[in-house]
Formats: sequence, structure tokens, C-alpha cells
Amino acid sequence: MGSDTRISTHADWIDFVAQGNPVYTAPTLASDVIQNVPEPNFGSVLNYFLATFDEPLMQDISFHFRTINGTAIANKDYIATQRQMTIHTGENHVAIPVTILGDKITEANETFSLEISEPIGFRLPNNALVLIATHTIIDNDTAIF
Ligand SMILES: [Ca+2]
Ligand SMILES: [Ca+2]
Repeated sequence: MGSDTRISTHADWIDFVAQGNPVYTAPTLASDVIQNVPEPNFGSVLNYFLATFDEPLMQDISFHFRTINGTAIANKDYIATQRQMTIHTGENHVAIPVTILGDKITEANETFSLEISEPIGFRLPNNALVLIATHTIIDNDTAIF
């Protein structure tokens, strides 16, 4: 039997099992970066940041990156990640994936950031010590009364 609410909750779950979450491909152009990513209800999706250079590199470069909490909280709303990244000679970009965690909780849209530091083989714009880019997780859960 069950109420409409129970049925719609199950339909949600069946959709997830049948179709899974959207699989986003790694961007190669700044215009392809998804800065406002819809939160899933179950499981996770990948959201990419992109480091790009105007021209193919004449030498290998590397940098360190780490995620930083905004209003989104690491390991609750997304998976904290940090490591060294290299872009090789002849390439001009690298995409950095961050795992966004799904839930069924009604909440505000939440922000998190990626910080790039410790450049080796290149300078950050304006000789900055770090570069920070912020993305937003768009809550997809609405209260039902
Ligand atoms: Ca959700
Ligand atoms: Ca939510």
C-alpha cells in the first residue's frame, strides 16, 4: 500500500539504481567547467576544476593543490583531496576532479574551493602565492510538507 510520499521516495532510489548519477567528463576548456554542480541524492558525482595555460608548455611544470571548506564541509558534502600535479611539455591544461557526495537533506547551496600553491616551473598570475577557485554545490532537495 503506502502513501504517495513513500512511493516517490522509492522512485528516487529506483532511478538511481537504474540510471546512476550523471557522469561528467573532464573539461578541456574553461567554458566547460561546471562551477555550479547539482548535488546528487545518492552516491557521488565528480566535479572538475581546470588549470589551463594559453600555450602548450615548453617544459614540465607542477604545483600543489588542496580543497578548502567554504560552507560545504569536507567528507560530509565532498571528499577532501590534495596532492602534487604535473602538466607535461606540450600540454596546456589539467583537470582536477573533486568527489561531490549526495544526500537527501534539505540545505542551502554550499561552496568549496580549490587552492593551487607551490608552483614549480611557472609563476602564478601577478606572482600570487596561491590561486583559489570556488565552486558551488546546488542543493537538489526541497522540503515536502
Ligand atoms: Ca540531494
Ligand atoms: Ca541536500
